Amino acid sequence: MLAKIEELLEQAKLAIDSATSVEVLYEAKVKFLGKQGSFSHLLKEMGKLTPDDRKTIGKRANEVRDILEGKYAVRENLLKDQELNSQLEAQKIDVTLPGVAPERGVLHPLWRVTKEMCEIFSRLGFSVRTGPHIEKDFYNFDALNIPPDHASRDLQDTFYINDGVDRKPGDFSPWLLRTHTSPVQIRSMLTEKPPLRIVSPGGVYRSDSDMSHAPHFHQVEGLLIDQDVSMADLKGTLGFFAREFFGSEVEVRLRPSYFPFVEPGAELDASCPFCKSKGCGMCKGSGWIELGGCGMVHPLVFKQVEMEYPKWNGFAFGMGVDRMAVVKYGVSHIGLLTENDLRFLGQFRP
Ligand code: FA5
Repeated sequence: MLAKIEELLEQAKLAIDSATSVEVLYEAKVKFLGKQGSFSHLLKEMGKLTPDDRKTIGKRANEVRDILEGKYAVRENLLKDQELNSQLEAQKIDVTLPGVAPERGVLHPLWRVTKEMCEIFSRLGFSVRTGPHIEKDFYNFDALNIPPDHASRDLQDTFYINDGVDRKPGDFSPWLLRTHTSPVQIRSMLTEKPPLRIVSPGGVYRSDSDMSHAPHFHQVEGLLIDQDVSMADLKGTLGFFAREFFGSEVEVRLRPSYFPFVEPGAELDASCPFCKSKGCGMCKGSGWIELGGCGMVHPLVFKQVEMEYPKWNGFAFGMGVDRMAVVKYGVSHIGLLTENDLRFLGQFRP
């Protein structure tokens, strides 16, 4: 039996030493030292031995098991180290390779224009106010001297919002998507004390769509309330703005116009940069592109907000940001600004 034990020891040593992976090594352990393994089978036969033989052989059997378990542990550590090293070798990072440069984003042209417009006006002492896009009929129309039956409501048809209230036929929800930034004039006049100098940028909505009209576009509103303000102040302010924004190559003009909330009212136009004022599709043959409306705040607006007039008076203006961007960057179709095509937007790197 002793000879069998020595033979098993040699076989097991060989199996352990020649195992090339942790799995194969484990199989060898099970085969020789496991509950059903060769060594356990051999020990079961010890019962047949004389007490003296059992003592000697049992002692050797224990020694052999200790030897094999020790050898197994050493080999297992070695194989695990080797496997880890080869995994690390496979994942090795070459720190000398050039890095992957993250793509730099750019400001959206509409946001760039909005920021630039507000910055120019801030140099003249205007500060920024914002208002809600979902607006009440009162601020968007009524308070601006546009009663429900006023014809100018047709020019600013918008998207009305159902507030779920049951109404008589012909009565509508007072909620709508604002058609201009002018409601912020009313909100500011109602909540702030004069003198006032504010600009208000933001999105507006109309049922409008062609080469130079978008259903969702952006405006920058301006309002100045003070004492003894004149049309000359308005013209000087917008002239300063236009020169700062476009530079000297684009001309501007003020053209008499009508808005119910100003009197007198005017339209601010810029000369068309596409055709150099000769007339093209973009400017509809006129040589001029309309940028916005302006005028002296109407006495009826002062009445609506209960601000003392003519102690206080002032001017207001509202410019289309999208049109400004079209003129500034020579964009052929206003819709390109909101299509989110990265090939187009990527061209606006500073
Ligand atoms: C107004 O919206 C007035 N609230 C402006 C105003 C403010 C007048 C204060 C007087 C005092 P108007 O509808 O003209 O006015 O729009 C102003 C500008 O917005 C236009 O000149 C144009 O540049 C731009 N705009 C108007 N409709 C669209 C549209 N559908 N798509 C893109 N830009 C537009």
